[in-house]
Amino acid sequence: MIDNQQIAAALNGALERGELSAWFQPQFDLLTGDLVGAEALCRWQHPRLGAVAPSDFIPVAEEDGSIDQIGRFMADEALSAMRAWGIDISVNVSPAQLVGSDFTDWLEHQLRLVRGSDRRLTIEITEGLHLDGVPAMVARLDRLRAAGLGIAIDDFGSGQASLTQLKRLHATELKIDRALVADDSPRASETIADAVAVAHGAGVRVVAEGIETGPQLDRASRLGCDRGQGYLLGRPTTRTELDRTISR
Ligand code: G
Ligand code: MN
Repeated sequence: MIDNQQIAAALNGALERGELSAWFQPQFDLLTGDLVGAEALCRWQHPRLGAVAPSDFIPVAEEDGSIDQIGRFMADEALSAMRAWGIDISVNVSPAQLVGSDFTDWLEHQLRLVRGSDRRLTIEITEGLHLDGVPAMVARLDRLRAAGLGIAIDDFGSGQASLTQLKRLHATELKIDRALVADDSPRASETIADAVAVAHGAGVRVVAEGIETGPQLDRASRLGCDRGQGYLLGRPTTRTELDRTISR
């Protein structure tokens, strides 16, 4: 086992050494079956530690501040894929990146360099942000929304994300957590159906993530989810690999 101190030490300079890369997982329209988007996912391959999971190193990066550099790198990769592929691209953004205005100012500038109709980027926000105390953050997100950015509430159903957040952040997308997608109880179906109703009532798109089986796909589709993502439909792959799929 490696501890956070070892991770922090190894993470120092990882970006400069080229150890981090963006992988992409496809998203499909559940009505047409078309590939309509992709989520950029951060991968870290360390020469000695091997592959380190984002769930292990992102919290460390948030703690030591390197999330600013890593987050900007990932957003840059996402913007580049968006321009190359002309499909919707999502990228995960840590609440820590939204505390100051540096990241949002930079992102707004990057978006405005692209023609309006080509601005197909969505940021996924996970944590139960304490938004009550941070109206400035909501104002910054609103500026980005006005510049064409989409905002997704990630991991809905995992306990953190809520439908209240959906409204507060003026979100455009709701992502159903894979734990809820995998839960085949009637109660879980009801939770998903309710979330879809609220989301659609607000004009918000619903994406079911972590779809691993046919029955999970069928149910997500039947309950009204707009898009699907998961190992059954497509694993995260390198940009080169997904590029081949898209241009086929
Ligand atoms: O928190 P977020 O939803 O952004 O996490 C995405 C993570 O889930 C990625 O690390 C990705 O590799 C992983 N993932 C994507 N699809 C599946 C799936 O179908 N099953 C499982 N177990 N994990 C998945
Ligand atoms: Mn995500």
